[in-house]
Amino acid sequence: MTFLYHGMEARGAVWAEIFATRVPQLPFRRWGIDAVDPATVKYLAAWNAPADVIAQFPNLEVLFSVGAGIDQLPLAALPPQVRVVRMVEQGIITGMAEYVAMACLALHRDLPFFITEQRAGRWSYRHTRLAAETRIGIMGLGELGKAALEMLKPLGFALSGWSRSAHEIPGVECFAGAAGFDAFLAQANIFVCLLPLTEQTRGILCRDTFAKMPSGSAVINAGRGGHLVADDLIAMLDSGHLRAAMLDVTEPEPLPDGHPFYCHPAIFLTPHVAAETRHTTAGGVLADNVLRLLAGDPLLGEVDRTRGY
Ligand code: NDP
Ligand code: OXD
Repeated sequence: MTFLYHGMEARGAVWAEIFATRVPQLPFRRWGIDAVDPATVKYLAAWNAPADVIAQFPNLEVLFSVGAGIDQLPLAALPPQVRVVRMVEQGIITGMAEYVAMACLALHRDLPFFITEQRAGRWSYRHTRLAAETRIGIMGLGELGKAALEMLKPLGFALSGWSRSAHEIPGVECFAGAAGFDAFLAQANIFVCLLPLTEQTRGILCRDTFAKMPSGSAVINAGRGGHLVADDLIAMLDSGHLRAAMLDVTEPEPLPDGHPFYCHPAIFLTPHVAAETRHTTAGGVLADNVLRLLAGDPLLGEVDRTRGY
């Protein structure tokens, strides 16, 4: 029985040490570095895996994502009995909360406008609003959505959230499901997408959704590029209905040269850096999860394969 890791070499070195101390009973091997008999691989940790992963490792039981998302994995090619586990770790959670706070403050205080004016050599005064006058709507109230809300609370923003099932979060107006979507969209000014990419959420940031947001709204997408319909975003920005968009994720990544997002004046890009799996904290979480697995206990972050997240 072997645990195989595929990915960044520096992370593999840290995780090999953590596993040697915390899970010494399970051999930890690094893909492309250590010799491994494929038939012994029961557990694989990777950001992505080839579509023929099962042909390569016929006895695979659990596929661990090294990231919080799992849509990049070849889920359709995995037999239903293979368990899929996402990464729930404090480095990703805090990183995302920081990114959302940064993006919300920048859009709330009109940083894009002031940067444009500076570049054009203009000293343009514009009145600003206080945080309590801006409502932020978070799409997705999971690990990351909730952490982002907690980071935003002390800044004084009015806060809303939307999720599949109903949630109650102090200080946050919560909406749920298709029935609550329009009301959620109608009452915020800055929207942050922190949804997982599933069949239900692909393309959710589209013309219809944008049209239901108040005029002058801004959008932040730190979920997945597949949530956004690129042409719809550009049309809604060009019409003036949307004011600005800050995108950490795109489809594809990286964007090809010459893609219109690169130089659109109202689009601000970061290259999928909102949150990053931290070697040490994530290695500890993974080792704990493997210990749970070996003990037959429920796993942290196990994906419901029928639900898709
Ligand atoms: P979770 O699984 O913890 O939370 C997902 C949330 O989305 C839940 O609140 C869930 O609702 C809600 N949701 C799912 N489907 C729907 C739907 N159809 N309609 C309404 N709400 C829905 O995920 P995380 O918070 O850990 O991560 C979210 C995503 O962030 C990841 O899947 C990944 O794509 C992205 N990500 C991006 C990173 C970056 O650097 N840009 C880094 C890390 C993650 P409910 O609570 O009812 O189940
Ligand atoms: C992700 C991650 O899922 O970086 O995007 O964790």
